[in-house]
Amino acid sequence: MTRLKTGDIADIKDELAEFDSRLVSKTGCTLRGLARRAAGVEESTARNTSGDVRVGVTPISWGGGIIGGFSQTLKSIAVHMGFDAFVTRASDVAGLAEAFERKADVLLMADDERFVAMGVQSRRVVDNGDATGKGFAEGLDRMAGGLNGRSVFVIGCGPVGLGAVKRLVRLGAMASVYDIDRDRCEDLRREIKRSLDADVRIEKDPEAALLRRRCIIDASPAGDLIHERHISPDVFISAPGMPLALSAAAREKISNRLLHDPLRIGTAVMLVEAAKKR
Ligand code: 2YC
Repeated sequence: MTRLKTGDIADIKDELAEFDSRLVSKTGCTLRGLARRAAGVEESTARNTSGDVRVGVTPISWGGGIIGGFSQTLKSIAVHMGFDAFVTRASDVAGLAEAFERKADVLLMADDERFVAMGVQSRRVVDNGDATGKGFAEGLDRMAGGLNGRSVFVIGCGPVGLGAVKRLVRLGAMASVYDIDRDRCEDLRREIKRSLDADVRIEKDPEAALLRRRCIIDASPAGDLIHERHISPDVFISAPGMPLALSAAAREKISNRLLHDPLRIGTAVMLVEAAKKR
């Protein structure tokens, strides 16, 4: 799991409106709309007054320690989504107790191993990896004009890649996957067979796959993996992976057909899922 740095998220809370307008131009959805689609929550049934759902964010100091601005950024995303949200004054156990005392319906917190949203009434635990994968698969579907019946190449078979493939299968896409650790590809393929009775193709040669596939999800921390030669006019890339896997020339060439974000989309899907009543 890549640990974010303050610099990765510093501008998020002040630019959510601009992010929304860029997201609408790429996907036709706002952050809230995309998160609701990814979480399978219909606009009509969604608790449009999500303002009646209170989100308590608690900073966690153990492990690598508190990331400057992280909790405040999570709160700003929740407020932007229409939730009532606060950051607890205390951190860790005292902060969790404070969130309960202040009647939070959803608890939001992260240490170095897990980033979760927990629904207090529903007892639902939503993991950032799964939610991020779903959100970026949904974003690719919207950007590329629908993935039903199309092939999608997913790089990275960790929790984000698995979440993405689960959503791709539900969207009717055929997923092919690659990971430097072959065992993780096999694990993902077994899990998709078990949970969705669907097949996944394992790519042996990522370079050939990048040249062949037109819809790509980069869910790896690999960094400089995708280059100018991989970007043809009909290529769409959805990239939750940190750092962004595209070279500067690739970023230049793909222009608006790239979806990348270090925190907003995953957090938005987590909140919608954790806020579900049942
Ligand atoms: O400020 C705090 O409460 C810290 N304990 C937060 C640590 C987050 C560590 N995880 C990450 O940086 C990211 C997640 C946002 C998603 C994957 N890694």
